[in-house]
Amino acid sequence: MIMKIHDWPTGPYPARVRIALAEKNLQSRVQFVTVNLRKGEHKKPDFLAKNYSGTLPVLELEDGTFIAECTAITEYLEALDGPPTLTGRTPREKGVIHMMSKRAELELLDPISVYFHHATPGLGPDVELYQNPEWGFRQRDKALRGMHYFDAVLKQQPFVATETFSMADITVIGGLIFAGLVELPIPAECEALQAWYARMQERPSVKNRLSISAPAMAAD
Ligand SMILES: N[C@@H](CCC(=O)N[C@@H](CS)C(=O)NCC(=O)O)C(=O)O
Repeated sequence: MIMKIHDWPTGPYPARVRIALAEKNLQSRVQFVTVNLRKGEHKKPDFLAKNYSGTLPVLELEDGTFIAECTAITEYLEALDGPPTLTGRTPREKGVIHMMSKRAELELLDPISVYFHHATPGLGPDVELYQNPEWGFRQRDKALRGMHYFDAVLKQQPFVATETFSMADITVIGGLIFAGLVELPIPAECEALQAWYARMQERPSVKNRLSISAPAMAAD
């Protein structure tokens, strides 16, 4: 069964799904369709019909179902087959992983996204129709506080949620990929976060995320 993933290869949110796919070894079961964010293709009616929120990535199943939101897509991939490796095996693991992944969105990844769209040129004037730089800079500061929070967590344990790699690690990785794109470095004092990120970047799923599948097809 071949699924499609509508994405923008270098995007931080699409990276979350690319990493999950590689961790689950499902790369050969998807084709990528590139949606050009800089041209605003994700805000056009054709794409909004697939995802009302106008964001990437979106998973398209063979029966025509569209699943948006990285967490939902990861849950789908996890349930597809093979043992659960990303979203937890026990009720406790599932609860903690979900909480920490959501926390990584709320405190790190999403604030950096708001900073990017509001306080930098973002996707360019044709796409960024409303910008509020003050809100953007506040969100940048929130993300920096989030980095300190995850640094404190990683001083205590090897991974973000549990004793093993999980979806929560992937979400923090997405946040730090975005931080790199907007040139928001991890503060020097956040040594545990830096060391963890260096380890994460050595994982094949993270290192090879841009070349995990057949070349992107033209959008259809
Ligand atoms: N909550 C969504 C956020 C997805 C998201 O913001 N994706 C970025 C791509 S890196 C996007 O589509 N940005 C375009 C925009 O917001 O205009 C998810 O988890 O999938």
